Amino acid sequence: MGKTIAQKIIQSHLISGDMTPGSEVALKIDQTLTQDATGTMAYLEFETMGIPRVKTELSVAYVDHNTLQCGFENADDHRYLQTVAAKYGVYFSRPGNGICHQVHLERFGKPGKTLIGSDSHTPTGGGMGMLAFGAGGMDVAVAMGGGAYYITMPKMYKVNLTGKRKPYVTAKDISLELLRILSVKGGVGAMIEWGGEGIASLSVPERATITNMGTELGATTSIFPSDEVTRQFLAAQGRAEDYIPLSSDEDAAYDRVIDIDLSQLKPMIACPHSPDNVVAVETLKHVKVDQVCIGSCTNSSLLDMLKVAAMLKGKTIAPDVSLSISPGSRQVLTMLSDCGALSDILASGARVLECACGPCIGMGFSPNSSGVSLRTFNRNFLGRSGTKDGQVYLVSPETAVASALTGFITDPTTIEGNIQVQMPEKFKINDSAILAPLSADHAAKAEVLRGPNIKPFPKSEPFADSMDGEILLCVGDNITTDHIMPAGAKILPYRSNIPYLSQFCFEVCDPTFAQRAKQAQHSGIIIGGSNYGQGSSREHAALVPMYLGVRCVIAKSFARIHVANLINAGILPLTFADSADYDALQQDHVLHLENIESGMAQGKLNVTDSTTGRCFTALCNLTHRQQAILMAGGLLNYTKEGGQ
Ligand code: MIC
Ligand code: SF4
Repeated sequence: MGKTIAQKIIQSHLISGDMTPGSEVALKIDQTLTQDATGTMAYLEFETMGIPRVKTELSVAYVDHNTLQCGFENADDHRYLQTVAAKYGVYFSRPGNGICHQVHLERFGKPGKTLIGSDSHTPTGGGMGMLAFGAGGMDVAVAMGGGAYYITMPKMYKVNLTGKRKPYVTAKDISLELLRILSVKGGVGAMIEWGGEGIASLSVPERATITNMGTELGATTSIFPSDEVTRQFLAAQGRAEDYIPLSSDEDAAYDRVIDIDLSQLKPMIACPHSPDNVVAVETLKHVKVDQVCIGSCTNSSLLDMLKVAAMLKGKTIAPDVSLSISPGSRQVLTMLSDCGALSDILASGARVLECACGPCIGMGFSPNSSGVSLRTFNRNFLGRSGTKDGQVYLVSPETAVASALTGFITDPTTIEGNIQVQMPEKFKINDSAILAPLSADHAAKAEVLRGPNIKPFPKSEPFADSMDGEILLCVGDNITTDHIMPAGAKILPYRSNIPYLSQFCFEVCDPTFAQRAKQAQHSGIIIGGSNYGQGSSREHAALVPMYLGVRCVIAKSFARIHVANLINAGILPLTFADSADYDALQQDHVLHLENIESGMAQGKLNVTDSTTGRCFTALCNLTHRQQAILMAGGLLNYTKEGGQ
């Protein structure tokens, strides 16, 4: 039987395992990327391994999240990242050079290669035919050390694009439409391959918008073929030699095929507070807008920005709207400036922000109280913007501009005229903000500079064979890592200071959580609904609960990266065999878990609710390796004990 694109890349990188869906496979990783908010922890973990130089073909450390320097913390972290990268053979992309996924696409990504990144939107690379995964920092550290990356072999989904898009219907609308169809958990356990005649009209950055938002579906990753469009993009980046063609076999089999007729598609919008809360833009035309933000790793390419500039040219934004534009990279900003498009943007009254994540992660530009904010980003989780009652909607750049001009949510197809954007044949290449690592000789003597905000890594303990745990919190479905460990300008500078961060754990759900966890008599247990831990790859959403004494999470189901992070942190993830058991549990109940080691081996554990006397079975579908990691008390302990 023929193979899908992903199956071909997996096969050529397979270290061990069998490629049937549901089994674990170990993959060789060619490239890694880190960003600063997760990278500091990842390199601290890498340093504990005692390996003198990364063993990947290419590793890059980006600084794009924590770029507001309101004190020494972020600046110290940047300096740490720059020096640690230089010493260990990692390229360093300086603050202001751009958002990791955009820059990686422009300068480093290669079709057919594997990439893992300590950021959930690493699948952006799938837009150029890479097999790219978001992962926790510890998994990235292991891959930098030459270790394998383990995934559960996913099912294969195919999305077929047919027909021709109408003007102002964009790649973002395609992503939102798929979220409407599948929901934020519809891609869990699957890889999504994009195909059909409709993909020919999508450029690499547009394809990357789509693979970027595959993360919001919970998909393991998403991928496009590598074709003539890919070749042209790489050639325009001066990297024609990196091109290889890649496509699935004619007789490749898919577990599910979804058809989207582009000719029927309208501009779409995701309403607060979930990316799958999608309706057509035209249905919200009476909603007044306070703020519009254009940028993020989803929509900040030169193509996006040129369209934005063309729509703004000669016009002024509505007086009640505050518009921000964050170009995705220094290359994008330079080219906007050189062709005069930046002047059109500025003349409209927009505020131009740094080439960084910025408002997407609450690093400034939070909306006003209960403000309506239209964003071209990928996530609109409660409180993520930094304003708890902010009403964040997700849209395409075209819808964003149309709305910024009128002051109301506006379907761009209703505005007069069409815009024509001419993409340059060659991108302007200047890699001066990417620093190459030191040679091995110089590296040996180089010092890594650390600031006082870097605190020791929290220690987790091996499991005993039984435990009593107190339920510290019961939560519902689709709890995100932004609920578990919020981000934003005030907290993000403390990503390498787990004790400080811990005060904010679960703050969005229950501000008393951290205090109660610290005072608990027993280990902590969290009860979750389905798709627990969706969203980011931040391992802090596991490390911080671990620091606060949480040893077990029992949920209806888990998001892929988060469950891996829980295991790496030594927290036991269990699922309910029967949802009635979820209903019977309450905060403060004490649960008794026994025969933990043999239970893990059998795939189920007996749990007794000591408060009510009720017993139930919880499931744990763990590989031998995962069981060993948990029994050791986490991946670092396991690796120190010689585990592979
Ligand atoms: C996000 O978009 O939530 C982030 C911030 O990029 C995270 C990483 C982090 O928390 O540092 C992600 O997507 O993994
Ligand atoms: Fe940065 Fe936002 Fe992309 Fe995360 S989703 S990498 S915060 S731009």
